Amino acid sequence: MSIDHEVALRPEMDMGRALEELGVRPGMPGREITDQLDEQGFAFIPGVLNEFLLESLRGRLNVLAAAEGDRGGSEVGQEPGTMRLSNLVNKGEVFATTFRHPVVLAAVAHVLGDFKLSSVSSRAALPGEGNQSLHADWDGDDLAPGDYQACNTMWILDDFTELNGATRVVPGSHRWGDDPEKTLEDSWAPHPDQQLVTAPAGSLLIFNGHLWHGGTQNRDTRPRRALHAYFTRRHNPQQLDQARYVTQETLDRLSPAARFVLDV
Ligand SMILES: O=C(O)CCC(=O)C(=O)O
Repeated sequence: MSIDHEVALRPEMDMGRALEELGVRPGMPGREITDQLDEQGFAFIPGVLNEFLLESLRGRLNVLAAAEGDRGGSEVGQEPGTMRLSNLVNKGEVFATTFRHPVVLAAVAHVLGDFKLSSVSSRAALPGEGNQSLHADWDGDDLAPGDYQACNTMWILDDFTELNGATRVVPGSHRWGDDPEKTLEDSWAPHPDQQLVTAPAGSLLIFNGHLWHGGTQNRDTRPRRALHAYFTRRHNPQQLDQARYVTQETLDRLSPAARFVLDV
């Protein structure tokens, strides 16, 4: 008789158990956050990253940007005027905070129910660049109201200011079931209801993947950096096929619960 050692070593895992093992407790992420997510489509949490973690993340991204140069972001997608890096799950243990943080996991579970990580990437809007059309991270055209398929988190690594290309969001637009790039006459133009997310480095923005949002032009002299951990419903394909890219080093350092979140 042959024994499947993988199965023997990994007792049955499911969403509830994974969340519990990763530190999600009843009542998380808290009423204030769930109300914001339901009504506005985004929730803002200041001070999630301490100075040490911020410096570690920035430092690792600098090393990767120098090493990857023009190839940066190519696993998922490149964007002129920005420095993107992707497949970050496999490029440093420091990035694991973005997909293992209990409050984040609880918030994503609130929006999506059963979910998995889709990708972890970074985006730096370079001086003079970074403007994006208003877009949603999921094409919501055929979905029933509330049938959300994606939830994004943005980890702010440099202060987001009026000047440096902070993200704009249109509160409540996650409930409209429309794709702004199809609905709006000019999705690049300022929207009458848009808000600019200005925030200190170390803050976190959790937002419904159907929320209308986009980067704005960086009119400052230094890059504006943020990390994105993007999640999707468990039955959807991932933006980056984590099982295809995962390295043995990553598998060795992740708990069964974290591997469940990655679906690897
Ligand atoms: O970096 C930002 O401000 C937003 C980025 C974004 O929405 C995207 O790349 O889809």
